[in-house]
Parts: sequence; C-alpha cells; structure tokens
Amino acid sequence: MIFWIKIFEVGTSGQIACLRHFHINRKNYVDARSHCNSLNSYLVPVKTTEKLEVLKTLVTSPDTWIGLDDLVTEGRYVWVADGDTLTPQQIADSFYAGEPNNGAGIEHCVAYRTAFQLFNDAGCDNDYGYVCEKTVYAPQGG
Ligand SMILES: [Ca+2]
Ligand SMILES: [Ca+2]
Repeated sequence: MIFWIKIFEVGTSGQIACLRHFHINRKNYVDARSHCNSLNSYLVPVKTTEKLEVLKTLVTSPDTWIGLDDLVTEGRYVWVADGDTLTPQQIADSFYAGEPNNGAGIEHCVAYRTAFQLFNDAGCDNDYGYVCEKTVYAPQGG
C-alpha cells in the first residue's frame, strides 16, 4: 500500500502537492531520485517555510534527502523539480549553522536534518530516507 499525504495547494493552479516519506529502505541520492521518478514524482522541493513546517511533522529519521544538489557546479544549489537555484540569502536561511560546508570536498546533495530542522549538504552516496512529491489536480467543487 502506498501512502501519499495531500497537503498543499500549489499557487492558484488548483494543484495539490502530495508528499510521501520513504524511510525504511534508505537509498543514496541518485537512487532516491530515481525511485521518486519511477512513481511519477520527484524529490521534494522545499522552497517555502510552509513546506519546511510539513517536513518537520512528516519526517522522523535523522537525515532525509530532499530534491536539492550542487552536483553540476560546486556551491550552486539547484532544485531538481524545476531547476531553480538558491540565492545566497536562501542558502543562509535554509542550512543550519556552518553548512553547507562541502565536507571533504564531496558533499553535493542536500538532506533535511531533523536535529536542526534545517538543511545540510552531505555525501550523495549516503543511504538516507527521502521524500517524494507529486502534484495532482484537485477536483473542483461545484
Ligand atoms: Ca558541494
Ligand atoms: Ca555538510
């Protein structure tokens, strides 16, 4: 059985974002991203404080992949869902103190860290839980 939690209205488009947290079979970043894609979804973008609040409620495991990485260009953080990049201010607001630190020169994938309730850049080979998102059109009430 697959649970998708409906939470968000996306703008005024009538779309609802549905999230699912996978945390039992943990995966590296690329495999997590692929699994989301196989479910017609994508690793979750967390671009609003509203969605960050949802993650705080939904996620219980220590580290959880979200759909954000600097795999292409070091220090340039790109949302996999739409290719948007983080501004320096957004980086400062989204990561916890001292992060992103590109630890050992190999941290290019971003995880939500439950202990800090903010982001950390981590090694993409780490096996973490992950959150997928997909959007559906809400039925229009009459
Ligand atoms: Ca990096
Ligand atoms: Ca880090």
